Amino acid sequence: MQMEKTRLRIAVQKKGRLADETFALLKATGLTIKENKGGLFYRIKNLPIDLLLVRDDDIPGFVFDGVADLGIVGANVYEEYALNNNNQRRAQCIQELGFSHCNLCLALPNTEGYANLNDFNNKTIATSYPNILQTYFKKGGISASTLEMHGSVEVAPKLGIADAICDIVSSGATLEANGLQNVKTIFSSQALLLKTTKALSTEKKDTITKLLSRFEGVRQSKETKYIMMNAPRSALPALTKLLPGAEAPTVMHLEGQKDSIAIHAVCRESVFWETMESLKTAGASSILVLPIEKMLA
Ligand code: PRT
Ligand code: ZN
Repeated sequence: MQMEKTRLRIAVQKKGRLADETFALLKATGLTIKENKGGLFYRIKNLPIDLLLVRDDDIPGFVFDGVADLGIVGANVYEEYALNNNNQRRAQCIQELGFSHCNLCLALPNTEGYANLNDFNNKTIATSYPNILQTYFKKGGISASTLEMHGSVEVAPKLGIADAICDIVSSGATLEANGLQNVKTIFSSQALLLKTTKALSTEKKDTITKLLSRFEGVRQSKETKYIMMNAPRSALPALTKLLPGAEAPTVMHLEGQKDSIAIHAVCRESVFWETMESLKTAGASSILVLPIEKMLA
């Protein structure tokens, strides 16, 4: 198969829990996606990029083999694939994307007591992640069997086919609905950006550089806020100290008010109500906190 030399190919989940946020991130990055209903590819109109729409389980392998140059997938799927292949087929992880956070947890029926990890010795645990689980048990010196299941893992103890489960937990509602208790988080996951280790053309490398800088801009603009307030000039040193993660603020004079100033600053950390209250106590008034839509450092 002749791979396109200039258009970057990114493997993304076609449908599922990762898909919505993946598309939201790509759109926030300024990509204009031309959807092709039922097709394998979506073409990006304003950058030389094609999206390859697949099941998430195929993404680590496709990126490793160079079928896709980049891929977006959960760390749980990436790790399980790499361990299942004795770490011989590990694509490069180049960025944590900060969405699809979840945990891989060991859970027991509520009726069971739990003291420590040794309770899992000689037990059978149903999971879709046998390699992550066995690697974890090996480190802890635990000897247990795994029952590999794909889907509805949480029903295994009720069916009497496993003593416990090891599954992805997000809100905990699924465990609760099935009479299970979360006793141990063994792996924390979020969406990752993978890159192939195969050689890439200069055009593709340039597109990746541009994309990474835009991802970083999206990440920063999510966390960063623009804050504005009025204050007596004498309060400036105290207010500057209170501004979370701000560079030197812009100070402007207020027409007709000799001793008052307006302060504007970009805060690279969340601005909480507590911070605003402290600013007010230190003399600020008319405090406004605004979101930043785009940032390019
Ligand atoms: O069809 P395809 O193979 O592409 O998708 P899939 O069905 O294998 O995966 P999908 O779409 O369900 O999940 C994709 C990825 O989203 C996972 O690999 C995780 O990285 C991430 N993710 C985030 C989750 C969850 N949250 C999640 N809650 N994946 C699964 N769940 C399931 C979990 O398995 C359990 O059944 O949700 C249930 C638990 O949720 P709570 O909220 O009740 O605790
Ligand atoms: Zn899957």
